[in-house]
Amino acid sequence: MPYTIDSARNIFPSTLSADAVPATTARFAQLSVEDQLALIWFAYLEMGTNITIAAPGAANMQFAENTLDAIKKMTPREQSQVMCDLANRADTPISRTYAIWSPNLKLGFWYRLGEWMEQGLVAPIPEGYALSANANAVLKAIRELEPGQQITVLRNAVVDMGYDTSKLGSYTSVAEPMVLPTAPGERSQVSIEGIDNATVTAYMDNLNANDFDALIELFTDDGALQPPFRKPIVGRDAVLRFFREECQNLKLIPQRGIAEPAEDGYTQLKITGKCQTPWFGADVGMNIAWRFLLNEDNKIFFVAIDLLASPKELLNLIR
Ligand code: 45D
Repeated sequence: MPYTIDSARNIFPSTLSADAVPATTARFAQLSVEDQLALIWFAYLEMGTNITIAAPGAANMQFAENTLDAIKKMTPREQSQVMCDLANRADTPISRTYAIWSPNLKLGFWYRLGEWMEQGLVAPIPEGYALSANANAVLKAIRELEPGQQITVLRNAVVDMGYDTSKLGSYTSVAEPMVLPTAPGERSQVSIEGIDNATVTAYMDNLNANDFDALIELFTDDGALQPPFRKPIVGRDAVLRFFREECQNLKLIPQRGIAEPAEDGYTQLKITGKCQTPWFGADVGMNIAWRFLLNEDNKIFFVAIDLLASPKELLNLIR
């Protein structure tokens, strides 16, 4: 029986992903918006004592500048209202603008607001704001996560804000400008213990070089990519758009893997290793598994990226 995307999702079923992330995100979403904003502010401040977050470049933020300027000019009351509207997913012009931004634009927007809140230019979370008992419990749960899981919960909180795009009809998303691929002579090359597969190493090297045009050539026309905690993105056009909008300047550090024959001449491979985001660089290495299903021509029919439950999972290469 030939593979479908659905059946492909089940390769290497013993892979343990970080279920604590969606569980914590769901608990967070149940809180009042005031609690949500205060909690994320406290979590963000605490995280900042251990790890450094990189400021987004001005050029990357150009499509959010007008909105940021408008907020800066508002009264403190209006500023707090904007933040509550975003967290509430209310139908307002700013919530609609925000909704179609790429994750990095949303994160950069909040990064700027956070700076302005600290500088007193934007209404801060009231000093001495007392979290509800539930919110305190969620904050405690976040504290106990490993750093890669903590930043994923924060990212989820930011990505989920704004008006619901499923109510928008058709729209074009807005992302930061594209960077050029790394020049051929300056590219790094991964080496993966136990893996000698040209497609997999080219996947890692092209993604690390921001060479998305070469990267997408590795996929079948109907190929799919499943990011952590998301449904598969199916088809070359959609996957390429995802790469351009959400995958610039990532650093993939695969460490080891296993390859084995699957049905119909397909090959399944599981690779584990680290992934760094441009926001935190080497300060946060997320523990990642890539589960590839390649067809008989060594093209990618499916790849799932999982955020792993614990560092121990890096050694789990069994089926
Ligand atoms: O509400 O192979 C304030 C793929 C106040 C591609 C605030 C991948 C109140 C293929 C504090 C200001 C991408 C899938 C808010 C691999 C308030 C592939 C602000 C994996 C919100 C490997 C808060 C990539 C702020 C991965 C500014 C796993 C918070 C990437 C900022 C993961 C939080 C990236 C930030 C992650 C979080 C990035 C910057 C998890 C960034 C997280």
